[in-house]
Amino acid sequence: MAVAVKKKSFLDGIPDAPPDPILSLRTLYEEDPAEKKLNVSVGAYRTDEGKSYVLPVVKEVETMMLDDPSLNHEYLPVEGLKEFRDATAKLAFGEDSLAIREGRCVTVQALSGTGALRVGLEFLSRFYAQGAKVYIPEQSWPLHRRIPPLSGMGEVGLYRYFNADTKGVDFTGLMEDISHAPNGSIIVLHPCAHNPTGADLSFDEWKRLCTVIAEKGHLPFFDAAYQGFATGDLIRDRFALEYFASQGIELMLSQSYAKNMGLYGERTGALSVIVSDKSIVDRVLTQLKQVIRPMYSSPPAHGARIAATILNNPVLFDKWNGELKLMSGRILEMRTALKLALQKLQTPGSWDFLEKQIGMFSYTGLTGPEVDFIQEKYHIYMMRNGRISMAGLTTSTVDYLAGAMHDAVLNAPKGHL
Ligand code: PGU
Repeated sequence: MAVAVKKKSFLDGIPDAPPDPILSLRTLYEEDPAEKKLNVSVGAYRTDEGKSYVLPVVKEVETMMLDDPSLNHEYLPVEGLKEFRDATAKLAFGEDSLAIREGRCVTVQALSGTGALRVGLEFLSRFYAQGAKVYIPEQSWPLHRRIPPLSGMGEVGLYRYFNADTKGVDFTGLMEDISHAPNGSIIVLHPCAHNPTGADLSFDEWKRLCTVIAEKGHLPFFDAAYQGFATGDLIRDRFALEYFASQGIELMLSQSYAKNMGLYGERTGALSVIVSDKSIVDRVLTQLKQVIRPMYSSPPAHGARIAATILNNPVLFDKWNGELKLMSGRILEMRTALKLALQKLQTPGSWDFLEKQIGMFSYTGLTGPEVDFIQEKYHIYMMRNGRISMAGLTTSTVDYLAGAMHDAVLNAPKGHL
C-alpha cells in the first residue's frame, strides 16, 4: 500500500535567496540569447580570444602527474599536503621569514581563499577575544561582509577605503577609522590588487598602517587572492605580508591560487596564522583541525599537488613567474586600450585612472542605472557597483565596451540607485 502523500512539503515556506552579486551574472550572461554579448563580471582570467586559460606550467605538471605511479587518491591529512603548506607560507612571507624560521607560523590547506577565510574566522570566533569586531573596507569583495557573521563573529564594521574623487585610497580616512576601532579589532586587509577598487596602499602607507595596528593591538587578517596578479611580481605583491610579519605582528592570512595559478575550480588555498610564541603553535594547529574536520574533513589533493610541485621546483617556478607576467601584462594592455578608446570617443570624465588602478578589476565609477542601461542595451554584464573584470576584456571587445560606456554616461538615467 502506498504511503499517503502529504499535501504540503516541509519546505513550503522556504523563501527565495537573493542572487549572488557576482556569480548570478554568469548565469544571466549564459542565458542571454543576444548574439553580441560580453561578460566582464567575474574575476577570472581570459585569453585575448576570450577563452578560459590553463597555465602551460600547470598543464606540464598535470602531464607529469599522469605518469607518476606514486600518486593515489587517498585522503590528505585534515591540515592538507605538507609540501604545499610549507611552500605556500614561504611564498607569502618570504623564504627567509623570521616567523617561519622561528616556527611561529602555522599553515593549513584550505578550500581556496573563501574556505581559508571561513576556517580562519570560525577559529577566531572560538579563541579570539569575545565581542571583538571584524572590520572590512567600505568597498570590498561581497563575501567579506557575509563570512564573519556566518562564522560566529557578528556583523562587520567598515573602515573608509576609497576616495571617489581621486580614485585612490582614502588613506586619511582609513587611518582615522582604524585608529578609532576598539583595541584588538580584527582588520581585514587586501595586501594587493584591492577588489573592487584596484587602489592599493603605497609601501610607505603600509608601514604607517602597521604602526597603528601594532599600537592598537589589532589583529590583521590579510586576504591574498591576487599575489602576482597586481604587478606580475610575486615578491613586490607580498610587500605588506612580508613587512607585517617582519615587524613581529601576529596575523592571519588567507591565500588563494585561483587566479595566480588559474586553479579556480580546484579550490587550492591556505590559511596561515603567525603567533608571537612558538610554544602555542601546536595547539593552534590542533584547533584549526578541529574546525576543519567536521566541516569538510580534509581538503582536495589535486590542486595542492600542482601548486606544491610548482612552488618547490625552481625551473617550474620560473616558468610560472613568466606566465604571471604575461597575464598581468595583458590586463595592463586592456587598461590602456579601454582608456584610449574612451578618450577617442571623448566620453565625459577623465579616464586616466583606468591605468592607475591595479589588478584584475577596474572600478569605473559607473552608477547602478548606467550598469543596468549597459546590460539591457548592450548585453554587457558587469557588477552593479561599476566593477569591470579587465581580465574578461579582449582586443576585439574593448571598443564595444567603450561604446556602451560612452552611451551610458551620456544617455542612461541619472542617479545612484
Ligand atoms: N578574496 C578576494 C578579495 C576575492 O576577490 C576572491 C574571489 C576570493 C577571496 C575568493 O576566491 P577563491 O576562489 O575562493 O579562492 N573573487 C572573485 C571570484 C568570484 C567570487 O566572488 O568568488 C571575484 O570576481 O570577485
